[in-house]
Amino acid sequence: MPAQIIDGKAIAAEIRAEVADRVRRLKEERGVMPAQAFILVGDNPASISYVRGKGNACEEAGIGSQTIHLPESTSEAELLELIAKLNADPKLHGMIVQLPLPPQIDEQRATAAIAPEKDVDGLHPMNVGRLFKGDPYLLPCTPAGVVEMLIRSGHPPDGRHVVICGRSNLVGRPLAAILIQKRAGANATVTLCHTRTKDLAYHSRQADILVAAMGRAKAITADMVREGTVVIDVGINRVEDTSRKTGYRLVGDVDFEAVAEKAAAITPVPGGVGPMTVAMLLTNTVKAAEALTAGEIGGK
Ligand code: L34
Repeated sequence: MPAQIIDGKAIAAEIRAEVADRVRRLKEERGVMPAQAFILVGDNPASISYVRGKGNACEEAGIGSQTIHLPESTSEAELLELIAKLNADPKLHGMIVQLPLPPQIDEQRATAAIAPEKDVDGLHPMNVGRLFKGDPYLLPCTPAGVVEMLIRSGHPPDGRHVVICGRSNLVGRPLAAILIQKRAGANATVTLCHTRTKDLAYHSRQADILVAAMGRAKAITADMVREGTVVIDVGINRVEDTSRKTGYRLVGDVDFEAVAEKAAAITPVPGGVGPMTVAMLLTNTVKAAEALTAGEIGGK
C-alpha cells in the first residue's frame, strides 16, 4: 500500500485558524493586539524566506509583527541591547532571533537574553529547563510541530518507539524531551541518534516513528526503514536544480520516493514540518500574549 502523505500545510492551516480565533477573543475581551518581533541578522536567503513566511502567517492570524533586519557585521553587544529594548516594550508579547547567527555572536547568550515569558521560540534556558523537568511552558516550534502533526494525522506517539536522528538544540534534543513527557500525546519511548551513533540503520529500523533531523539531504535511505514505519522528515536542504527559475529545489533528509514505498505514512518537503513550525510559533505567541495580559479587562 502506498504511504499516507501527511499534509503539513493542511494541518498547519487548521492550527492557524484556531489561533486566529484566540486572537479575536483577546482583542474583544481585553483589547489586546498580540504582537511580536523577528530579529534577523545578516542575509542568509533561507532565513529571510522563513521570516517572511512567519510575518505573513502573523498577519493572516491578526497578530502584529515587525522584522528588525540587522547587518551581518552586528556585534553581540548590539544584538543584546536590541533584545533588552524589546524585552522592556509592554506592547510586545514575543520575539525570536532567527538562527543561524554570524560567528561573532554566541547563540546561547543571545537566546538567554530574551525574557523567558516572551521567548516564543522556547529556546531560553528557563523554558528548556522547564521542559526537561516535566513542567513545560513555551515549547520550541519545530519539535512541537512534529508532535502536533503526529497527533492530528492519527499517529499519536503514546507508547510508540520514536527514533530521532539528530541532536540539535533546535530539533532533536527538545523533541526527545517533549516525547517523554508524562501526558497523552507524548508518553513515547525515545532513542536519540547522532553523528557518533554506531550503526544508525540498526536503530532506525527499530522505529515505529522515525524522525530525520540531521540536516543532510537524503541521509535516510529505504534500507534504513522498516515496512510500516511513520516517517517525519524535518530536513530542509537546498539542492541545485537548473531546471527551476530559482536555481534550486528543496529536499528533506529522507529519500522520499524510495522510503514512501515502505513507510505507512511520510511527510513531504516542502509542505511537511516547515509549515508546522510557523503554525506553532503563532500558537506560542498567542499563548504568551494571553499570559502577559491576563490582568487586563476591557482593554485600553
Ligand atoms: N530561532 N531559528 C529560530 N527559530 C526557528 O524556528 C528556526 N527555524 C529553523 C531555522 N532557524 C530557526 C525555522 O523557522 C527552520 N525554520 C523553518 C521555518 C519555516 C519553514 C522552514 C524552516 C517553511 O516554511 N518551509 C516551507 C518552505 C519554505 C520555502 O519555500 O523556503 C516548507 O513547506 O517546508
